[in-house]
Amino acid sequence: SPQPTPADRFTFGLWTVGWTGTDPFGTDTRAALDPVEAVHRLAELGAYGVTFHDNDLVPFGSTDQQRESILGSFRDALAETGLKVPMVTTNLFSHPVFKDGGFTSNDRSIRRFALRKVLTNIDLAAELGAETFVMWGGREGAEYDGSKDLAAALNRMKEGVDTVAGYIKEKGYGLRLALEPKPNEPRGDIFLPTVGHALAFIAELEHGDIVGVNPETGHEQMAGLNFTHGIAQALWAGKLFHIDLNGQKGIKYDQDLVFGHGDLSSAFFTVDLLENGFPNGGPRYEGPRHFDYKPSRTDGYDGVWNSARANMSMYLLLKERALAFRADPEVQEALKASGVVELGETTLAAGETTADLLADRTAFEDFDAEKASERSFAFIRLNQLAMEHLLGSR
Ligand code: 3MF
Ligand code: MG
Ligand code: MG
Ligand code: MG
Repeated sequence: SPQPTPADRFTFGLWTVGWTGTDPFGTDTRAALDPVEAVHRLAELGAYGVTFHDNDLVPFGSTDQQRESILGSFRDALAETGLKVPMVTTNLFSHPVFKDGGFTSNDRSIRRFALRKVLTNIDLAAELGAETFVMWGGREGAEYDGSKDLAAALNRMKEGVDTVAGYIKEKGYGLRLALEPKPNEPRGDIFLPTVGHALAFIAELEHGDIVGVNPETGHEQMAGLNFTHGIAQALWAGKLFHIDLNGQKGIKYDQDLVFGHGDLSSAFFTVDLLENGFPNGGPRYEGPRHFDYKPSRTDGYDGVWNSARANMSMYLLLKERALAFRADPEVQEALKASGVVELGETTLAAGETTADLLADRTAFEDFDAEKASERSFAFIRLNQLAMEHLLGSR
């Protein structure tokens, strides 16, 4: 399988390889992993960077002195390995104080505590040279519709995000915020459940210019949505600031499988979009390829490091197949036959006005809808070509 290098820009959350296997029905199946060891291992495997929640590194409630000592050895490991920290995030979901959320808890004192926790971590993110600060509001939600004033909750979310974004600008930090949507789990319903909800929310912000999204493969698929379409719309809107790649098999609990170990054909088109861009041109994703997955609790540390490797291998194999797909002359011809290229043409001619369109009899009065209906778009052939490339049979 292909060998990853830092040039591939693969990054991993400390909480991914560091997940010890606790789930709602069982305890740890693996011993804790030292973040310093994680940094060394990931660097050896060819990763570019590592990301973390404040509490993946510094336990909740640590003294300033403990925090400095832990950060010291982490910084040393980064310096020794050359691993980067392109993204940092804050844990506003594990501690019981956040059981009703951070920014949208019904308790105002908890909202103020959550904001302070984030601001402290923003300073650290800037110091470590991160470009993106992710916010996953895992506990921002409800089980019971009557338990929340939904408009007030959105106002408080806006207040929280704008306060953080305003602070970044005030400090002159080179950071952008990326909101991570998820439909449910751990809350019955989480606010901003999908990429679309998050984009609409960002449009209402005061500092929305530095706020984008961090979509996760499995999160969109848990809502039955098409992940590739989700990131495509975020890209189109100039808002795909970061990405969480993993695997999920349909509408069920958050599986966090290795990338490509869920819906493989969807993963193929995700990589195709990230590596080849839109067929007719458009914005490209330039950020790290970040994996947010969980090494299955059935496996020991052999499985942890194999799964880290597997994420990168799957991505690189899919990249190879996606490049071959787009380069194949038969595919290029099929894309034309299917109208994929034609969709890149504007519907009105350059300079054509609505009045011109209304005067064009060929567009309507003389348009033969029956004749036009006869066109076969030949999408099945196109998709079979994609699947044959995916399977390496071409
Ligand atoms: C949960 C997640 C989170 C976020 C993280 C921010 C624990 O399903 O995906 O991981 O990704 O909090 O990056
Ligand atoms: Mg997730
Ligand atoms: Mg997930
Ligand atoms: Mg995630």
